[in-house]
Amino acid sequence: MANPFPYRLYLVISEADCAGRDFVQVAEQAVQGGVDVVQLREKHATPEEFLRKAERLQTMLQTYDVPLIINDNLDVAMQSGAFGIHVGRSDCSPARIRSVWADCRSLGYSIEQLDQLETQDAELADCFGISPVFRTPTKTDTVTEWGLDGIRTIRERTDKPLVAIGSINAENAGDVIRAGADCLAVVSAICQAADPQQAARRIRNQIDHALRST
Ligand code: TZP
Ligand code: MG
Repeated sequence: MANPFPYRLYLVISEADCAGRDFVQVAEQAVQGGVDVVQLREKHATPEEFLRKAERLQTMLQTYDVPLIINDNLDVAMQSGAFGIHVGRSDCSPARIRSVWADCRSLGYSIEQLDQLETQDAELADCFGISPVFRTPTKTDTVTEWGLDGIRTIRERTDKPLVAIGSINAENAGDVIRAGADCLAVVSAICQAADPQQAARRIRNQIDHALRST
C-alpha cells in the first residue's frame, strides 16, 4: 500500500503562536522553507472563527499543493475542504470520523501511552503523533515524555508513519529522525522564529541529511 503520510516537516500553527504576525503569512513562509503539511490547531476560537481561519489557510496552501490538516474539529475539517484531521485520545473518535467523513484522506492519532497502539482507534489511523517527544511549554497537559527511546519502542511496534512532536528544533531534528520518526511536527521553532522560512529550511535540511544517512 502507498505510504498514507509521506510528509517530512509538519507545521502545527495557531494564530496565538505567531507572535502577533499574520498566521497565514507565517505558514506561507514556512512552506517556502520546506514545510510539506500544515495543521491548524485552534484551541480557543469559536467554531465560526476556526472555519474562517481554516478557509484562509486552505486558500494559501492550495496554491502550493500542500495539505491542510485540522486539529480535533470534524465540522471545520469537512467544511473547509481539508485533507485530513488530527485527534488525540479524548477527542472525536477515529471510528466516528471514518463513519461520517468518507473522503478523509489523512487521520492522525496522538499516542500518549503505549496501550493506545492496541486499540481500534489506532487501527483506523493513517499516522501516529508521538506526543510529546520532549516536554514543551506549548502543551503542558501531557502524560509521557517519550524521548528518543520512546520513539524506538513505538517504531518496533508499528509500521505506520510516525510524527514526532514536542520541542523539536534544528538541533535535535536529526536525532529524532534517526531514532525512527518519519516526520517532525513543529510549533514554536518555526512560528516564533524571526524568520520562519529560514527556520523551516534549517530543520528540513537536518531531516533530509538524517534520512540520507539512515
Ligand atoms: N502536541 C504534543 S506537543 C505539542 C502538541 C500540539 C506542542 C508542540 O509545540 P512545540 O512548540 O513545537 O514544542
Ligand atoms: Mg486534542
